[in-house]
Amino acid sequence: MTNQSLSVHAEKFLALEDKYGAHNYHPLPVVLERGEGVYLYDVDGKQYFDFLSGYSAVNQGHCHPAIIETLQKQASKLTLTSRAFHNNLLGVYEQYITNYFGYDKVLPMNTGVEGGETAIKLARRWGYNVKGIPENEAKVIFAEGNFWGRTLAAISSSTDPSSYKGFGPFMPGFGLVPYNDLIALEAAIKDANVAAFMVEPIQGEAGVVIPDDGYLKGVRALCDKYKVLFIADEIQTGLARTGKMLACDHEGVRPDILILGKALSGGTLPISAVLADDEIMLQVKPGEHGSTYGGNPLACAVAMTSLEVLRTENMVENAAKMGELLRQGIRDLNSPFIKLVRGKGLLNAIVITHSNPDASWDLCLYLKDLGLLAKPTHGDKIRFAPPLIINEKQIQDAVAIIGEALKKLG
Ligand code: IF1
Repeated sequence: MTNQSLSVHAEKFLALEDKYGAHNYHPLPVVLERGEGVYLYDVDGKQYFDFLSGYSAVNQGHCHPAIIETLQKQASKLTLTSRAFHNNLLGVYEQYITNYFGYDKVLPMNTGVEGGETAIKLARRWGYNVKGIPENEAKVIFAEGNFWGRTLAAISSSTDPSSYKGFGPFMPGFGLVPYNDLIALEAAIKDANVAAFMVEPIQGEAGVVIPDDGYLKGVRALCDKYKVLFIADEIQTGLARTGKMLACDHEGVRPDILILGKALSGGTLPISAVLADDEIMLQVKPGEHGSTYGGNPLACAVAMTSLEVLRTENMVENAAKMGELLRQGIRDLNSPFIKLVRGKGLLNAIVITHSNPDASWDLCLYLKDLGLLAKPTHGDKIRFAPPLIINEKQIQDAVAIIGEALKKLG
């Protein structure tokens, strides 16, 4: 495929990826080389608003000065010891993050999907040791439309054929219920062998699907009633993205196991964390779980600064305010091609309606040409999730770009 809009210089990078890289992605034709705050710059120096934020890993903005300073300082001192030895940052970080979120303990991992795997292992172990589920009988329930990564376990719970098809056989002991359906959840978790229900407070990959008010409270109540662990996957929704520190905070519920990732490093390193209280976390004994890079001193230092700047720069409040402005601004465009604008804070999506089935891809190409980067998902949806440091003027400029791009669709 040739890309008319790309410079000869940029085309070279696409050709290299095409020839030497696996073809497991279909990116927008843009080659980026620099980022600063809400902006990205391509290899020809063109500036763009980043409305994807590395799938919400870059909540704090690209190359946040405080995060980069911590990264550079710690990188030149000590990066990795393995967990065979202690290091002088692990305990300090563990204290910091458990106080920050109000849990007894944390288990540090790297990618988000490892956080999910860890949460499920903890839940199974708790199921056997505490709930008394017979060995090898534990079940974990998920919501249809879930996305928590690409490992064999993660795709085993997926309802999206592009995730699981042709990769079987799959992990046993997983069950599914419709999202946002408490009656179905109750029917599923009545089963005494269910250890946990794992759910995203807002479904990201599914297209920013927000459950009814009261759903998360209902999940909490049902999990309490049937002694089932509530695992919240806040890898995408957490860390100020939705206008609260955690999306669960919108309903004031506390999950039994909280999974964080992505923005825990502000887009610099893969850092994930699983938080839980002692009754759950202490079921895992030395040698039973871990990771070479999990809890490395570089990650510990970077994660603390990444969490710190969310607070000191009021990113929760800004995400809430700017999200309102963004959604209102898009609604005020009154475009016949926007069926729906939805979201919380700065996790938003529009649903496109158009006679051309490629309209949302085309719209993203127009947006790119006009200086805004976003990516379509599931054909008709486009996610709008800029870094949380975006200001009012930048929201207005971005809305103007979106308006112009929509006109080109016509
Ligand atoms: C890709 C989407 C976002 C996640 C939740 C766990 C993970 C993710 C709620 C796993 C990862 C990603 C990965 C990325 C695309 C992406 C995504 F488009 F699929 F929906 F963010 F919106 N839980 N989400 O969203 O975290 O192991 O990747 O660190 O290219 O697969 P990971």
